[in-house]
Amino acid sequence: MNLRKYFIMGSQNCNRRDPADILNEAANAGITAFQFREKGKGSLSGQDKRKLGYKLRDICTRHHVLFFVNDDIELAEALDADGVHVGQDDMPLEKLREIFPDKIIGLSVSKQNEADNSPIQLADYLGAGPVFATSTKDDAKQAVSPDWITTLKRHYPGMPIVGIGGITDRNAATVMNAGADGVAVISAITKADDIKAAVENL
Ligand code: TZP
Ligand code: MG
Repeated sequence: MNLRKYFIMGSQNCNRRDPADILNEAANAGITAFQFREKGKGSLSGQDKRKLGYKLRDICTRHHVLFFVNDDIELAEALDADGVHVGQDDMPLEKLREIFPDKIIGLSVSKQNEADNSPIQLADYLGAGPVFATSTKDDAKQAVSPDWITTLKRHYPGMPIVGIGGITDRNAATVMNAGADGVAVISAITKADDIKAAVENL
């Protein structure tokens, strides 16, 4: 499971560019994982969401990029996703693991009490953040700094951890040096003038 360069995106992040074009460029440039996160202001739903999901899933299959779906259990099933990513307010991990014994399950944890109250051992990796301030997610929690990754890694030594939130090619190294197994980014790729360079610089 290679989560080193983990790209997250939905059409709402693409500023009128075709999401499939952006994902294609990112996949060609070497992302290792992708999460379809169609969520928030301007996002698609229903059939439109599903159609885009199929397209993006197919790009990942062709490029051997791990494909995750954010939160949407039915869609993850329909697209035969490699995994699902859930937050603290989504379906409980116990239930999710029952539904998907073989899929990769990612869980967001942004502070200690969330970690304490989660059945961490049922997850396959943790998303830790927001590491830095981000304007991509309206309801993002308080930035936690790379120290949070170091703390999580100390508590759960074998658990892969991906940093998320405000990560760019300029600060990604500090996230990795704090103990992360990968960096998850939205705007560092969707807003890049040169996606190939952005992915390579990460
Ligand atoms: N979860 C925590 S921060 C965040 C999500 C989905 C947004 C990350 O976006 P960016 O543009 O990489 O800061
Ligand atoms: Mg969620």
